[in-house]
Formats: sequence, structure tokens, C-alpha cells
Amino acid sequence: MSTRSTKSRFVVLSGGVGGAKLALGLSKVVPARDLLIVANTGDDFTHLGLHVSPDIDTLIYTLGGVSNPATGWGRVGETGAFMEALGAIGGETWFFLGDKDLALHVERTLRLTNGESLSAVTADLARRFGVKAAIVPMSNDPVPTMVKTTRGTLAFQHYFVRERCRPRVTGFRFQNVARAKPEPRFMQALNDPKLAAVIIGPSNPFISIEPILALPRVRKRLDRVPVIAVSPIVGGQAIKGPAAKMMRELGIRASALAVAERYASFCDGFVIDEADVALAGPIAKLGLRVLIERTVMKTLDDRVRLGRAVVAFAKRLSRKGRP
Ligand code: FO1
Repeated sequence: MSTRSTKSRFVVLSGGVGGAKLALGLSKVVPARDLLIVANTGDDFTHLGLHVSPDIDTLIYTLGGVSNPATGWGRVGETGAFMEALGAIGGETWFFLGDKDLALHVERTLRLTNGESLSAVTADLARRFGVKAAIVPMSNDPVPTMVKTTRGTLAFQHYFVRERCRPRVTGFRFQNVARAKPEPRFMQALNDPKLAAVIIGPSNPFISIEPILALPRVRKRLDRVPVIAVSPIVGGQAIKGPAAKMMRELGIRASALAVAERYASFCDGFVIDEADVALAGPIAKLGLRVLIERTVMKTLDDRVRLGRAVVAFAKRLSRKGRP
């Protein structure tokens, strides 16, 4: 059998909405046994006494077919009776927990308190939502993202939701990351001889992907496996969220080229949108192979088409080694 045909497995690194859309597309073209989806947990926090894992939940709801299409996070057909009742008695309502979503946070918190790992809870919840591909947290250890801003350092959801990303960002800190262990299946998948490629979803590089890369041994391992990234920036704008704003505040051009530069030391292939065709040459000069595709995923067809294109791209890329 040729080397190429034995390499059939994919690891996807995902933040919230964009990564989850690509993961859904990939789940339609890669058999479930060959796909491992690794969720950023830097956004996790304890709120109202509950363990909330936004990126894991966005993945579960998206792949489970129950995500809210308007927001990308939370559940479709959600109601807000709990929030309304909480507000009426003076509780904190800046972070919206829908009634159905709440059930998941309560159940997860209970199981974590009873000693189950975040991996075990995630696997069981995903199964109950009918998700076939494996979703794992990047680590079972807490690695909360702290956002450094000109108004001081803020816990991630305080920056993102409570302050609506308004403070000017000066940097990030992934608390406890040096002591955290990557989730065992994640590490196993990175060391699997059948690994075809690691796919970095179109997620925010600073707050969704870099917390995963900062875990011990992960970044080093990427030097030895094919890596493909999909740009989260299209035409100088973030598809969703504050990535472009953060780049500008950090003195980095908001462009797909700047993301490619950030990933160039470990990335082999970079997927850009048709709108950024002019950047193909400069990105290729970084030593990356470039795929030009429609990367803005509005429909399920868009997600599947992009998933298929990324898999085909991965198969075309030779084993690790710059062209
Ligand atoms: N994002 C918001 O902008 N406002 C919210 O009130 C909010 C609540 C929320 C509840 C559960 C959940 O899983 C996600 C939620 N998000 C909310 C999204 C979340 O803060 C971010 O999308 C991610 O952390 C960034 O990937």
C-alpha cells in the first residue's frame, strides 16, 4: 500500500463558530473514526457556579444540528425564562444562558464535581446529541485565557461578552498552560502514523488557536506533521468576532497574509478566500502552498465543499517538508 493511502486521519483545531462550521463540513467527508476535533478551552469559565465551555458546546450543537444559526453559539429555538427570572431578583445577566443550554451546564458541572474528566463528560454529551466524530477539549486542566488590555487584564468572557471586546488589547496570557497536559487522545492523534494532516480552522489565532498551540509538546509536534490552516480573515475583515480588531491593536496588519506569517513556521498549506487571491503570491513566498477557495460558510453546502477541498488539499501536500 502506498504511504498516501495509509494516512487517512485528521485532527482539527477549533475555536467557536468558524471552526465548528468547518468541523461540520469535515465530518461529512471524513469517516468519524478518522476525525478528531480538538476544542479550545481557554474560553471556559465558571459562571453562576456552572462550568461553561463555550467552544466545546458550539461544536456539540453545530455537529448535533441544534445550533442557533443567528448567533452561531447556543441552541436554536432557545428561550430565556431563567435569565429573565434571574434578572428580576438582581442576578447577573450579562452572559446569556438559555434555558435548554442551561441544562447542559448544570449536568456538566455536576459530573465534573463528581470527578469525571472534561473529556469524559464531553464525549458523553456529544454522543447524546448524535455527534459521531470525537470532540475533545484541548486539555483536562484549566487554561483560562486572560486578555491584557489598556484597561487592565480581563478574564476572557469579561473581555469578550461583558465588555463587548471594547478594551484595546495589548496581549494574552494562557494561565497554567505550562503545567497543563494536552488531552491524551489529542497527543495520541498527533503521534499517529496514520495522521494525514492537522487542520487549523478559520478561528481567531490569538484566542482560539494559540491557547492550543501553547500546550506543552503540541507546537513542537506540528513541526513533524502536515499542517493546513484556513484563514479566519477575508478581505481584511474577520469572518466573525474580534480577530481583525485585535490584529490592528497589536500593530499587525489585518489580513490573511499576516495570519499566514504567524503560522508560517509550522504550517505547510494555507487556505485563503477568493477575495484574497492577490495574497496568494506573497503567502507562497513564505514557503506555504496556497489553496484559493470560497471560505465564507453560509450554508451546509459551503461547509461540506470547503471540508472536501481542505481534505483534497491535505492529500496533495506531500509529507512534511517545505516545497
Ligand atoms: N456570546 C455573547 O456574545 N454573549 C453571550 O451572552 C454569550 C453567551 C454564551 C453562552 C453559552 C455559550 O456556549 C456561548 C456563549 N457566547 C455568548 C459565546 C461565547 O462567549 C463566545 O462565542 C466564545 O467564547 C468565543 O468563541
